[in-house]
Amino acid sequence: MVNISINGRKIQVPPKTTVLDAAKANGFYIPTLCYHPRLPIAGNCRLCLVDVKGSWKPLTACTTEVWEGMEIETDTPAVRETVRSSLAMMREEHPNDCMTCESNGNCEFQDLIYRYQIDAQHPVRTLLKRKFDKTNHSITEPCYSPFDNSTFSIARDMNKCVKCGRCIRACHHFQNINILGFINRAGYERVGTPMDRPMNFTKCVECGQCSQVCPVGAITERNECIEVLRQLDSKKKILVVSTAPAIRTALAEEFNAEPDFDFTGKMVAGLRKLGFDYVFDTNFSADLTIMEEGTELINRLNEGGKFPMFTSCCPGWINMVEKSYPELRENLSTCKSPQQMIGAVIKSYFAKKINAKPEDIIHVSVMPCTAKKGEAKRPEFAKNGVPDIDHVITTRELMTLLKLKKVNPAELQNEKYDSPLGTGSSAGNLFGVTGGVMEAAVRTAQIITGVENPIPLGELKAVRGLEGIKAANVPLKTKDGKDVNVRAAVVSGGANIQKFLEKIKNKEVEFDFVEMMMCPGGCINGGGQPKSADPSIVIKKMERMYTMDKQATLRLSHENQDVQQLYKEFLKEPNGHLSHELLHTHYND
Ligand code: HC0
Ligand code: SF4
Repeated sequence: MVNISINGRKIQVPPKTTVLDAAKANGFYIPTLCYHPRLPIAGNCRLCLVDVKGSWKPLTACTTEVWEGMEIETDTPAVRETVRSSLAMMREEHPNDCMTCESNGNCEFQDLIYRYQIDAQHPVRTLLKRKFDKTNHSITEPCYSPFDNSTFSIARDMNKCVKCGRCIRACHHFQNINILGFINRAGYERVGTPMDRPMNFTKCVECGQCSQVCPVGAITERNECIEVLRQLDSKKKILVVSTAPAIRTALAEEFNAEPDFDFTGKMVAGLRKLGFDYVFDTNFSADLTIMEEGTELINRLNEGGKFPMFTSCCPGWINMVEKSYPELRENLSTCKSPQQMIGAVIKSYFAKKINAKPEDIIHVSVMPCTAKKGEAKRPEFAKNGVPDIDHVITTRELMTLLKLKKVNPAELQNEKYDSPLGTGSSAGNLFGVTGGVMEAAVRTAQIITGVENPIPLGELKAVRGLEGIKAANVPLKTKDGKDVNVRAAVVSGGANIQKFLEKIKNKEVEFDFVEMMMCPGGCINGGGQPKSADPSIVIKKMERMYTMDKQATLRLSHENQDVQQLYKEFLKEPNGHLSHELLHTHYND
């Protein structure tokens, strides 16, 4: 251990600890902006300054490691004044539109300005005037303005950017897609895309990892919660909501539920209190996906087809294939994602059941993901001009709605999902964590194909955990009873996906069935999840998922009675004619 002192208090920390980590671990406050615990250190905001005895200038706490006998002061007049003047310069460039900003109340810059009481000294300088209004989607006009809403998923307002560079590091470090970087020089330097093009003209996959780490409201999801609020308040239509697997775990963390407490019932109650008429579960359609995708895999094994077969439920991954790996399109499963499957079923089967026209229903999908917004807007996911999903809101937007309508789900009694699209197995719930789609698929495929000793539930350990690339051998049977060994892989995070595909291309590895998720760790760590400075939050959410599976009584997708009823009453059989029409899709050039 290394002996140091901070503000006169003697403490011991492990060697190589940074001053920032030492201070944080011992309850001392040091301001930060460019620092994010999940990202590599940059040291460019110059806010985390400390005085160190013997040093002629303040040092940045995030980049400086402790040494024996180090004497650190975090709050000298010199440090405080330097931090204040840096903040004042940033404040001068920052718009004064906090009241309508997506990040109002959840903005690290706002907190700093308040904490250091930085008044506006000068009129605010914005970089450039906005060219479009915020809800106007324009892809034709070249956008050389710092405001970019060219995709359906992400909104960028670089007037609000504080140049911390976290988004640049997220896009590079997690995804290795490198859409964002510092452009221009000197006083005009700002974060932009290659050639300053709108994001839909780049290879951005709309994953939202950049928005997840943005400390202000410069990069956010494209806001749909105001439109949803309008629908909830006017009650002119039948309001249906469906919730992704990873939402309940995220809310459980947000509302500090005990690690083994299943928050689903409180979430459902909260959504009803918001004003939704029907609350359905995307876990239901995750189970439906297993029926369709499992059948597709078994058909490819029996009758031949492109291998490896890739899962198709992650829209960031689909964007990546279409933009960067078009040669892999035929390897993708033709299944729509669970979001789109439940959308199609709500506007057909369910609409019929309640004697409603599809256009009478407003279906809101709650997702931990920004790219799901773009997925829902694809023209192939609308029938006669009526979209299967009207709005996708992220977990963050759901939190805003709950706040605006003063609903605290933690205080409500548990309620159940509506029937018949409200039953989901814990296998379907596992979709929300990396490896979960594979685990759910293996459970059902082994039983359906008649494998003698299927892997016991929860024991397919090789696909569990947050490792970026995982592999397992899975015994299955062909239709003529022959044993086959399916080589399965699970990959999450864009950087890992690229590494993995390189190995496949070079024939260093061979696989039959691969689960791909664009966000590291899967949807529990989606780009639309609440921002958190706690790097252990993803582990906590993953463990919640596994606990929910262990505690569940329905753990197999094919045993879901709502899914069985849907086939009996409507679809008839997996991969049948109607399934193909409603539940399968194609990919774009
Ligand atoms: Fe996911 Fe999904 S699991 S992509 O991560 O497959 O966003 O949670 O809803 O559609 O079910 C996200 C999460 C979903 C879909 C499901 C899949
Ligand atoms: Fe990069 Fe994802 Fe942000 Fe696009 S949405 S810029 S791919 S991090």
